[in-house]
Amino acid sequence: MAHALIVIDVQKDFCPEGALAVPEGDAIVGPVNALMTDAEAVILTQDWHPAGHSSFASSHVGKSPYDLIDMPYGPQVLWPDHCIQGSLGAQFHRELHADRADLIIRKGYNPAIDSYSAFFENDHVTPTGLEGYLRTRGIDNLLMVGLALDFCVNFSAVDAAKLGFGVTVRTDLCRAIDLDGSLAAALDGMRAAGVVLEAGHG
Ligand code: VGL
Ligand code: ZN
Repeated sequence: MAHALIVIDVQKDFCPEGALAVPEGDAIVGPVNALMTDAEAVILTQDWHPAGHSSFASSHVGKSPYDLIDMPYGPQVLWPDHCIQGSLGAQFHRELHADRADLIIRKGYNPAIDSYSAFFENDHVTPTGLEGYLRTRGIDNLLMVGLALDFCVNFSAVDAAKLGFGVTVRTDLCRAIDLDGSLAAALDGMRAAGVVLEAGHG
């Protein structure tokens, strides 16, 4: 069945030594590249924030990374500065086969709203355009991998399932941040939304 491979945020800042390093984030790159050959479409997402973005702790007086604040659209975790537009850290991991991408979708560029999901900003209503792209290409099934499993992969997978796409997440080709139980909550939330979680074929 025709499917798109959606590779979420495999960027330097989410890999070891990056500004918002996800443990073992770089370990998935080789097998993710290998999956690209079987997909009808390869789509990469790229977290792409302006300097001073509202999701950065440094933009809020007296706040530290990983604090939680209330934004007009709901609760928001504050992060270290990461994936600033045009910076080295915003680049894809050097070994990711980014040239294979049909589409690169950038997100998080609105200074006032974070955007974990590849489909909607964190207000859950502002679309990124990815849904229209997939529908006009006739793609109904999505295979998702990438970083971080409990944030951007989770939000993307749940939104896609709500939109009616068939969604499989290869959990072995994701890595998590795991902040205060966020990984367990994300796995439960994805299952509840009808996302198929696959641990791979060994
Ligand atoms: C992400 C936190 C902040 C992610 C992006 O890619 O999961 N997490 N920005
Ligand atoms: Zn971000």
